[in-house]
Parts: sequence; structure tokens; C-alpha cells
Amino acid sequence: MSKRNEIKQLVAELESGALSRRDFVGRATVLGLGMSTIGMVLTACGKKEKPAETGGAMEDLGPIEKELAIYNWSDYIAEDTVTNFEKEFGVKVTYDTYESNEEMVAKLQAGASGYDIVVPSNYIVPVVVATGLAAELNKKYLTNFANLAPTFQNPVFDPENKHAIPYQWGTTGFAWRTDKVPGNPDTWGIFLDAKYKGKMTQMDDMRDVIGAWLRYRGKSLNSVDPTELAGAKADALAAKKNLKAYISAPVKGQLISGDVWIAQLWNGDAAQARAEQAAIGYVVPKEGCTIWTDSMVVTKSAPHKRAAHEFINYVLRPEVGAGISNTTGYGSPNQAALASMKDPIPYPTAEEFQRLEYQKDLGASGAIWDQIWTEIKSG
Ligand code: N2P
Repeated sequence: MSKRNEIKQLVAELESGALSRRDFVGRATVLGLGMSTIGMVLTACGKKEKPAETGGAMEDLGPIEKELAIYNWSDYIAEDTVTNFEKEFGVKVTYDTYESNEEMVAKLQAGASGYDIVVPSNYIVPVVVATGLAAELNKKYLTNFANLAPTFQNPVFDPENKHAIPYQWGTTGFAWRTDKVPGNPDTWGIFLDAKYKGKMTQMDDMRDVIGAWLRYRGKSLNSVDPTELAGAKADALAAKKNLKAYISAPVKGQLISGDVWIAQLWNGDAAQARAEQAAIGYVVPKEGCTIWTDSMVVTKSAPHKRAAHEFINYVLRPEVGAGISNTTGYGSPNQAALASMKDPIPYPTAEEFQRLEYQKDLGASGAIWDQIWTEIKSG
């Protein structure tokens, strides 16, 4: 059977109920379907389903459990956030980290992860929800919800914060060693400069790499236009010749040691590196880059739902939110936290938004991106 027909058959099995949503995700992944495509199919099929879901938003969650398992991005929390929670609530926390949305979602989709809380970025939240991996939040336990800045209440990626409570926000520009690279580099084009061959890295992330090269050509980083994507691919391949690696958070150590001089990176991780090596700058390139919001989501299969809600509510306290941002160097969506922060990052103005763009779920076109990324990585 052709791949196309296999996919058609899978969708038919899902629609008829012969295949569970989880099994559909597993088999579609094996067929090479991207997550955005899978999410879109599931959303479409979900609309035809009768509202069978139970465990509604106002269900009592019972007493707080003794354990909690959190799966979060690396270097993304204050040193005492978890220990203070454990002491105050008498809960033992397991805390694991990941480096990309795709890594986290793959772990959840594999099933039986045991995680209660995950922290997806804006564009992937609808996919997590559509694939049945997110629990609806019970707002009665989130008494500190009003501390969120209005921009982060009722976000487009999760209307009414039904499943997601914003945690941190930031941008994906690039960091550079001010003592090794003269001037103030401000263009994605620097990665095409052979002068820095072997001293540069880009993120190990399809959306960030292809997105940056789309912006370089003046296009949206959510483009699904084949001609625009072909241009971005050509630039990415040209830049790849100069790159040491595709690497995300762990590049901080190499920037600090001087092994890497220019690294596509998130603003907060760049700030963390600068705390150890003053000669590190960070820039939102003139062509623009990604802005993102990462949110706390309780998984559908969470064994400790009450403890998960208590943790989210705890993070929403002003002093806890401030402590996290003071350590990570990222923006806090917690308006009440800003007053007690060392160096609060103001949310971008409309003018700054000319150069910043939120990623969107790519829908069925995600498959073209997946294909191009595979070609870039193996090219
Ligand atoms: C922190 C990770 C930043 C999250 N190391 C990117 N969405």
C-alpha cells in the first residue's frame, strides 16, 4: 500500500473508532507524519466525536498527593523553587528536563511517562490538547490566577487558559562573544560568514533554524510557501558549512569557554551564560525572530493532579515567579512578580513586535517542514 493510502486507512480507522487516539498517534508517527499534522487530524476527528470526556473542570481533586513529577526545559527554574514547595506542601518532587518541545511530546506520546506537569511552548499547546495529552485545569485550585498579566490570560493558543498557565516567555535570537567578534552583529547573515567557520552553532530545533532563515529573507517564520521554504533551506545548508553543530541549551558552556563565538540561542540562556562570562552579548536580529510563551500543563494521565494544581498555583505567587525569572533571565508572565524582580524584562511594545513573531502550529504543512529539516540535517 502507498504511504498516502496507509495514512488514509489510519484516519478511517480512527474515525470509525477501530483505533484509539493514542494508537493513531503511534502509528502515524511511524509513518513519518509530523506532530502538527497528527494534531490537525485529531482535532478534526474530535469535532465529530460526542462529548464523552469526563473528569470535568470542576471535579474535586481530593487531598494533595505525596508526590509530584515535573518535566520542564533545562535551566528553567530557581534553585529553591522545588525544595521550598516540597517543604511547604510535604510533597516529594521528581524533576526531569528536556531540550525541545518535540522531545517532550514524543515522551508523552510513548505513554506511561508518569509526568504530572509539562511546559510546552505556545504553538505546541494545541497539539498537546488535540492529541488528548492535556487535562482540563480546575480553576478553583488556581487562586493566584489573577496575578498573570492580562496578555497572558485567555491566550490565543489556549482560550480561557483551559489547559495552560503561562510560565515564562522569551525570544530566540543569537548570543555572541563580544571579545572575539568585532562590532555589533545584528543579522542572521552572520552565520553565512566563513570567517567564523567552526565557531558558530544554531539550535537543534527545526522551527528555530528554518524560521530564522525565513526571517532572513523577509518572510514569516510560519511560512508554508514551498518557494519561500526552498530559499530558507538553501540558506540553512550554506550556513551549515560554517556551523560547529546544531545544539540548544548545552551550548552555554561552549560560549563561556570560548569554543563557540556565535550561537543561536534563547535570551534567558544567553543571560545565564553572561552571568559567568561578561563578554557575551545577545541580539534580536534586525530581520526579526521568534517570541514564545511556555506554559504549565497538567497531563491527562497525571497521577498527582491535586499536587500539580498546587504547584502551578505556587508558581503563580509573586515571589516564586520573581525567583524563577531572577535565575533564568526570562520574562515573567506574572505581573504581580515584576515589582520584586532584579531586572524585569518588559513585555514587547507594538513597535518591537514588528520584529517578533509567535510560532503557529503548521497544520498539515508541518510535513513539508519535517521533510526539509531531515534534508538539512542529513545534507
Ligand atoms: C530554557 C529553555 C527556554 C525555553 N533553557 C524555550 N522555549
